[in-house]
Amino acid sequence: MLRILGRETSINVRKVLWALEELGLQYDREDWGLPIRDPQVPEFLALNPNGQVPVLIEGEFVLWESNAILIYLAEREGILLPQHLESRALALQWLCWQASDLNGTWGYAVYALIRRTPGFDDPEKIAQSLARWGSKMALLEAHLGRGAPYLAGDEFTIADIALGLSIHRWMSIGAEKPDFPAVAEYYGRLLGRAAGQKWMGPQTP
Ligand SMILES: N[C@@H](CCC(=O)N[C@@H](CS)C(=O)NCC(=O)O)C(=O)O
Repeated sequence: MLRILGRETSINVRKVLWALEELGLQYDREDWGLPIRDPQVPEFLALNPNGQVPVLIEGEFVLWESNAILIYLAEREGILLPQHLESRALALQWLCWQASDLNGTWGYAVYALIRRTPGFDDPEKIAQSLARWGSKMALLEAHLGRGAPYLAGDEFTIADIALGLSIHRWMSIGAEKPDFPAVAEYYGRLLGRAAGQKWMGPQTP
C-alpha cells in the first residue's frame, strides 16, 4: 500500500492526492505538517531532510518533491503523461515552470491574504507579490487563450493538476487582480472533474 505523509490542507499534498484519485490508487495518508504535526523531528527528517510534505513511501522507496511524486505516479501507472514525446515534454515543461517560476511569486500575498499570518501586512510587499504572480498568470492566460483544452494539448496530464491547484490559489485570493478569461474557463474545466472538484473545492485554501 502506498503511504502519503502530509496534511490535506497543503497545496503540494493535494497535487498528489488528486493524482492518486485520478489513477484510482488506494493509499494510506498520515497527517504531517504544521500546525497538525511538526515535520522538523528526526523521524520525519530521516525521510525528507527538507522537513516538508508531501512524502510518498512505497516499501523501502521514499520520494519527496510533489512534482517528482506526480511524475513517478504517472510513469508507474502509464497514464496522466502523454506517450507522444513532444506532448510529454510540454507537460513536463509546465510542471517544471510551476515549481521554478510560478510558485515563487505568491508567497507574501498568500501569507498576507489567505493565511493572515501576523507580520505579513505590508501593502507594498503584498502589491509586489501580486504583481509578480499576475505577470506569470498572464503568461498562462496567453497560452490557454490559444484554445487547447489542457496545458499540453488535448490530454489531461499531471501538469494540469499542479497548475490547476496554483490557479485555485489565485482564484481564492481576495484582492483586486486582473481578469484572465481563458484561465477562468480552464479552471472551470478542471472543476468539472470529480477529483478536481474535491481538491479545489471553493472552501479550500
Ligand atoms: N518543493 C516542495 C515544497 C513542499 C512544501 O513547501 N511543503 C509545505 C506545505 S505546502 C510544507 O511542508 N510546509 C511545512 C509544514 O507544513 O509544516 C514540494 O513541491 O513538495
